Amino acid sequence: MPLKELLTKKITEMQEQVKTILKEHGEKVLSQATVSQAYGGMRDIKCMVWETSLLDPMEGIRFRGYSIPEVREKLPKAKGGEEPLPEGIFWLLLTGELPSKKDVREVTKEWQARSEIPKEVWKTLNALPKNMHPMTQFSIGILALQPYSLFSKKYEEGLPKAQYWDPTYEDMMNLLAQLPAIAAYIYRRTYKDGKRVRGKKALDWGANFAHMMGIDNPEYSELMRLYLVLHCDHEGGNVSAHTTHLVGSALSDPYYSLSAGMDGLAGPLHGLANQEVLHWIQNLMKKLGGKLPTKDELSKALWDTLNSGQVIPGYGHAVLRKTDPRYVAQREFALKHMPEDEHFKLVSMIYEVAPDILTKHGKAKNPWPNVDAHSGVLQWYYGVREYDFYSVLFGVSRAMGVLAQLVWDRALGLPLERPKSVTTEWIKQNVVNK
Ligand code: CMX
Repeated sequence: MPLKELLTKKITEMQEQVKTILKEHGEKVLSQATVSQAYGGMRDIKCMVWETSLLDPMEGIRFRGYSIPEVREKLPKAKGGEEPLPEGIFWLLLTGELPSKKDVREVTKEWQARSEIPKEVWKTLNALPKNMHPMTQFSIGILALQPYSLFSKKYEEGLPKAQYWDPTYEDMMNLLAQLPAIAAYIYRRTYKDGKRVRGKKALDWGANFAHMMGIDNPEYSELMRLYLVLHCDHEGGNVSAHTTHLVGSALSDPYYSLSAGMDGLAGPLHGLANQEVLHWIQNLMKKLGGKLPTKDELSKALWDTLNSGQVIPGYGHAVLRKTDPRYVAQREFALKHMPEDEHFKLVSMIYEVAPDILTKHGKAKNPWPNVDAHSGVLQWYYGVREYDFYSVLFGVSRAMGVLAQLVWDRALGLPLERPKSVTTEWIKQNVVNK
């Protein structure tokens, strides 16, 4: 069944289910918020719905019920490839069903057909300083596409609420078709010869993205596919997901919503951590004259970072309490393709040493590595050494999850988000003095 037809069927079923749940169980309690949670970043308060994935603190992410090893095994692969195609994870996130090979081919074709980018968007990008951070350029690139939003146009024409999801879907498909070319051009204009590399119709989404960046290496295409699958979604409370959802709840169109989400991804505690990891590793190797550290030297460097009040990038997580399975998947890729790489060896050493040190340090609730602890060294190995760019790669992938959910937000008619805030004075009067 074609994607949009399948989605329409799923939406009708889910609308019924949600209506019944709300009618019969709407008053039941999911979670209560404590004073610590109000001051503490709202950790663990269950107060929003996110259909595309769910994060278990011990096991890690499941996309529509499938773990990372399962999606790596079950999703269709490129011809001759072993890693799952991002088109497949997108289909799964959006519909909840595993796609066939034919299904993913259709998604590739549809994204190819929608991939032409208006001239004005290139002009906007060309007007930006080349030394502007790639994430800033990326967010502006998304906003430059906003005038072409079908949702905004239809909304202005008076589209009824029940149909909001339809132009949101169209905007999502256009955005996903166009983001790789925007991102690749940012890469080329910031670090290379500034010439755009045209996409190739025969290539899948991930391989074409790599090609447009100027890298035609089948092994890197495999990494790109894996990377785009692993970073696509991490339930709803993380900053990029929640921001996209929150901004979208004002009925801001998918372009505004995604651009805002990307601004959140650009923070060092979120998506920027992948570049910080590489920065940290390189600094250490530079200090040691390009050599790998001994375990003692590594321990000292980690303690120095902690004692100077900085975080160890790539370690810890707001929800996870075990090694991130996205880290494990990238480690498996490295063991297969680049076991002798020096940076990879250092990342592996940090994995042996840092958890114990973070535990002794006694602050981080999770001493284990997250996705960002590994991704940079893989990019570096294949020649993408401009680490300011890594969060843009993360962003292209994350767009799949947050936009798929935005379609569901509209399909389920989720309203404007407006949690209640209180002041410290209110807490004193209503909690402390009671
Ligand atoms: N190194 C040193 N200290 C750390 C730490 C780390 N890797 N992780 C957490 N801590 C500290 C926190 O800074 C906090 O200290 P204060 O009490 O002084 O503020 C304390 O431990 C408790 O924090 P927590 O509850 O364990 O972690 P949070 O939920 O507040 O934050 C995260 C989670 C990811 C921001 C944090 O672990 C961190 O800063 N890690 C390093 C940056 C990073 O890797 N970010 C990427 C996350 C994945 C992603 O979103 O892309």
